[in-house]
Amino acid sequence: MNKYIAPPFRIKMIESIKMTTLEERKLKLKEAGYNPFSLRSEDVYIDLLTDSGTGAMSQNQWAALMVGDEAYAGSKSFFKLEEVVKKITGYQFVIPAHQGRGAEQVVLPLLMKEKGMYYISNTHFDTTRAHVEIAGGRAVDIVIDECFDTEQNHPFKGNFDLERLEKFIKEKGPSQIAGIIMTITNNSAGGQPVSMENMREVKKIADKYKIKTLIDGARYAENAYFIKQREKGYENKTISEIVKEVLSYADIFLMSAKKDGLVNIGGLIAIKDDFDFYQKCRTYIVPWEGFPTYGGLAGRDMEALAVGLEEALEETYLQHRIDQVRFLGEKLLEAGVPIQYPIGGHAVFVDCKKICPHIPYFEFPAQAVCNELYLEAGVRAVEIGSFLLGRNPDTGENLESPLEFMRLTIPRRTYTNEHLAYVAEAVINVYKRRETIKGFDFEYEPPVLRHFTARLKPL
Ligand code: PM9
Repeated sequence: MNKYIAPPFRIKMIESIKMTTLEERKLKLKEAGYNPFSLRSEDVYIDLLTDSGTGAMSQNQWAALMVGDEAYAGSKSFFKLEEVVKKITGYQFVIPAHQGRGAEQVVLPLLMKEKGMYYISNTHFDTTRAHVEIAGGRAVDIVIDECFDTEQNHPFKGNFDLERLEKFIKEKGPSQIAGIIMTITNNSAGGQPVSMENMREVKKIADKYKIKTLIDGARYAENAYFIKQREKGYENKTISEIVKEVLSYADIFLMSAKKDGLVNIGGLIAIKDDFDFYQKCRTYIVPWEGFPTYGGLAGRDMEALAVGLEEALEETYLQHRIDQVRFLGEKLLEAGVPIQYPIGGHAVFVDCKKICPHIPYFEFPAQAVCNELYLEAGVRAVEIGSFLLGRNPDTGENLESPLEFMRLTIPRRTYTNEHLAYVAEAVINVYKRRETIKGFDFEYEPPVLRHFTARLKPL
């Protein structure tokens, strides 16, 4: 068997990318307030900011766009999407949203009976945390300790710490818990999977205390692939069978379809069987996202999503996807660059706490490495660390993230391994001059989700 599978597709159309000079990049980064989110994509050579909506669609998806039905209400494209989602999830009710955070904005406040209630997740993604906090709730992460030791090998570093989960519920009282959110894969912890056994146990605990479980399924197909690869008893199951079992452990499925939906825009809310809750979501989707049969999407978007959801469950697609991320990760490991190990599903997470121990968390070591990588080679990565984590909503203090990551996020079906070899070389060059890298301070700090729009100044 080859070490890495070749792409299970041929490239039919290309988009040119352009290299800039170091002098140009220095200027662009300064103009962007030392925040790669504010760079223009045309000034980026290889864009590893996110795998969200940045992938390539298949010829079948492009063809599906043409049959989109743009009716305001009751579009046939909605019913096609609904049928596919019901088939994949086994759930009864489906509402589209324009993207993941649109789904979060509708669902998360509706499960909170009063302000101050808690959501518990293995790790909340930043928009999920923001929606909990905007609704007056508190977001608590209860992930296993192994996840914080980037060198420790564990097949499911995204897992909940079950003991601490139950202890927290007992301490606060079950009536104070709005819901338990299983984020699969666990993005902020390094694209790390959650095991079937762990989700089964979470569901048992939730049932014992009558708490709703939600799946944040942005990368649920990648998670299913890891279960097939790593969990005993699942090696001969299909990805679809694994997904069905995973979804049986939740009441609500929220999805940013810009990831494992293989589309450039889209999101989903699916509800297992709670009709009353579905009615509430149908009511509130209207002012936030749009009529319940389009939820902020055009008919053509729903058509592309219906096709993409099925393509993302194909095993060879997933094998190539995960292999490609591993290709980049292994190149870095060979050169001694510290990364979250095992390598995750959608990205390689470079451990910048280890690379820049001389930069304190409040000067954002991983952001500093991201900026250096852009200067080195025109590669855009993203910080997942203290810059992203923000401040304690009660005290206003800068929170210290246990991990300071530079995430090299691989868009789906977009770059070749040659691109990734180039990225690896650039990261290794930055690593070699790591002692010279300096931290940053705020020039402008927005009150929510600060990492998206903040401006920084070098120290
Ligand atoms: N994730 C990501 O790059 C896009 C925003 S940051 C550039 O990882 C999870 C697990 C996500 C996620 C987005 C969302 C929100 C929810 N859950 O971006 O609103 O990783 O579609 O989804 C990004 P939307």
